[in-house]
Amino acid sequence: MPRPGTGTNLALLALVLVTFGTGVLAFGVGTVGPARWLVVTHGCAGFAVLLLAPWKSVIARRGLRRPGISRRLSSLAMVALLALCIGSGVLHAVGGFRGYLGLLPMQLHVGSAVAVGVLLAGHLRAQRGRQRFRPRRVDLPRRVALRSAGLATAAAAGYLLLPDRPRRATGSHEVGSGDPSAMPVTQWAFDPVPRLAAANWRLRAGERVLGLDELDALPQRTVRVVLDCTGGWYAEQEWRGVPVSALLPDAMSARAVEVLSVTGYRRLLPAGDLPVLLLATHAGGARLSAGHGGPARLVAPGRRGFWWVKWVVAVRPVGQPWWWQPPFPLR
Ligand SMILES: Nc1nc2c(c(=O)[nH]1)N[C@H]1C(S)=C(S)[C@@H](COP(=O)(O)O)O[C@H]1N2
Ligand SMILES: [Mo]
Repeated sequence: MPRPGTGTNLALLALVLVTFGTGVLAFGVGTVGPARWLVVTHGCAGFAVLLLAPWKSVIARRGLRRPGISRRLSSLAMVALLALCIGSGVLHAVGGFRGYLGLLPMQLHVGSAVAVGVLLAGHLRAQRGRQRFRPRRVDLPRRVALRSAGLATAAAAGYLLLPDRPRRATGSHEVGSGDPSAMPVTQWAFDPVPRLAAANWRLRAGERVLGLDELDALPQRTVRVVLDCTGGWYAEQEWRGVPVSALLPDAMSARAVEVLSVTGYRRLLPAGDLPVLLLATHAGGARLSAGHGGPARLVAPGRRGFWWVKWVVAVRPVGQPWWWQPPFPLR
């Protein structure tokens, strides 16, 4: 016989891994089709974790009777952080894009998720060897299948019954479409907003160096594209500027394009994106404000906000592949 509770533990572990995986992937995906599946799976798996709480609490009570103060404290911390994580996820979905005590629900969500992950790794290491899972061949798979189906149904029902607001498939709320000044100014993490004097600003495009007036004199393109921040908001604007392909005519044979900000923030984009990349100087017909990346920022259609490098000072073709960089910015 397996220890009582083993099924619940394994189901919980699997579900938590699914929420981690879909959460990370959902941050990476900017296109609506795949994003929808990731976000729905993420939400349902999160609900399923919640539904297993009564069963897990029976197991945990047993564990809390064993000696070990630090083990107990870390278990309680994990419960608190998990509650914070699920709660902030729900708050993001139902509360719209707004901060609480200076923090966005999504910041709490990601922060608590990372902390849960760290504690969970320690918890699993401590539990290793305590539990042996020996399924009885005949009845267990059927029981597991039935219970899993029941859990999945209940979780999906809970997710669908959320008083959800209209959101983009990525989970983001609309803020300031058609009105760039109403759009949030967002940094990935630690970048300050630099104030660049247009007269002194220079762009290094491959071997060339251009001032803003020279950039303005090049043929312009206007596109209507959605900026979708992983912080939980999106806005559609009319962006105007110079196609990056016109700035780097030789880049099609490169593997990637590096876009560098004056702050040091940078992304490598696949050369295949070149036809759609825009170095924008205007949004909604007006010059980009300092907060939104003026004098020039990248517009990367179909990609999440963290690719849209602001305060660009250099674009250049590079030989390394675009994935040869941290999956998310480090600053
Ligand atoms: N240099 C730099 N560019 C950046 C960021 C940053 O932190 N530094 N944040 C990115 C993120 S996460 C988003 S969502 C968008 C936000 O653009 P906005 O402030 O114009 O709304 O800028 C992107 N460009
Ligand atoms: Mo963002």
